[in-house]
Amino acid sequence: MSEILREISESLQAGKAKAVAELVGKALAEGLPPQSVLDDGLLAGMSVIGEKFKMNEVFVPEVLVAARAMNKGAEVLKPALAAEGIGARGRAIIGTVKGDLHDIGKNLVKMMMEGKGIEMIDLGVDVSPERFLEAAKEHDISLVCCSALLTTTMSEIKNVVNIFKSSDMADKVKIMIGGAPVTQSFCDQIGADGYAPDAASASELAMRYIA
Ligand code: B1M
Repeated sequence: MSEILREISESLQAGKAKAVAELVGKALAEGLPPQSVLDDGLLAGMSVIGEKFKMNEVFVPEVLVAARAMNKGAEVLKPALAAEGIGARGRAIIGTVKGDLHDIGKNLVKMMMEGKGIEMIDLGVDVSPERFLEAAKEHDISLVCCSALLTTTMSEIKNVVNIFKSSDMADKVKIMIGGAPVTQSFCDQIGADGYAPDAASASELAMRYIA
C-alpha cells in the first residue's frame, strides 16, 4: 500500500482531522484513484478503530474524533467521487433511522449516489418514519434510503416500510436499506425493496431504481 494511504489511515485513527483532509488532498493531487483513497486510506483507518472499539481498546471519545476526521477527509474526496458520475438523474432521500446516530456509512452512501448523478436529500440521523414519509411527499421522490447501524434500531426500518406501505406513496417509491447489521434476509422479511452491503453497490442499485 502506498505511504500516503498508510498516513491517511494512521492520522484518521489518531483523530487528526486537519491532517487527514490535507493528506486526502495530497493523495488526489498525486493522482491516486479516489476509490482507493476511500477504501485503502479512510475506510482502512475506520476499520481499525472499529476493531479496537469492539475490543475495548478505544472508547467513544476516540471513536468520535476518528469519525470527525473521517468526515473531513470524505468532504475533500467528495468532488473527486462526484466527478465520476454524470448529470442529475432523479432524486432520493436518505437518513439514519430513529434512535440511531451513526452517520458515516450513510454519508458515504449519499456521496456515492451523488457520484452517480442522483440528487440526494439528506435527512440526517435519528429520522422518524413520519419524517421519512413527510420528506418523500414534500420533495416528490421515488427512492427512500434507510441506514441503521445498531441491532436495536434495525426494527425502525420496518416501521419506515410499514408507514410507506399504508400511505398513498406505496406505489410511487422504492425503499432501499443497509448498514452493518442489515442483511438481504432481513430486507426480504420486512418487505423492503432492496438491500446493498456497501456504498458502491448501493449506488448501483439506486441507479436501477431511479432508471
Ligand atoms: Co457505534 N456501534 N455506538 N458509534 N460504532 C457500532 C455500530 C458497533 C458495531 C461497535 C461495537 O460494539 N463493535 C456497536 C453496535 C452493536 C450492535 O448493535 N450490534 C455500536 C454501539 C453499541 C454504539 C453505542 C450504543 C455505544 C454506547 O454508547 N455505548 C452508541 C449508540 C449511539 C446511537 O446511535 N444511539 C454508539 C455511538 C457511536 C459513536 C457516536 C461514538 C460513533 C458514531 C459517529 C458517527 O457516525 N458520526 C460510533 C462509531 C463510529 C461506530 C463504529 C466504530 C464504526 C461505524 C462506522 O462508521 N463504520 C462501529 C463499529 C464497526 O462498525 N466496526 C460502531 C464505517 C462505515 C463506513 O461503515 O456504517 O457500516 P457502515 O456503512 C457501510 C455499510 O454498512 C453500508 O455502506 C457503508 C459504506 O460501505 N451502508 C449502507 C450503510 N448504510 C447503508 C444504506 C444503504 C446501503 C448500504 O442503503 C440505503
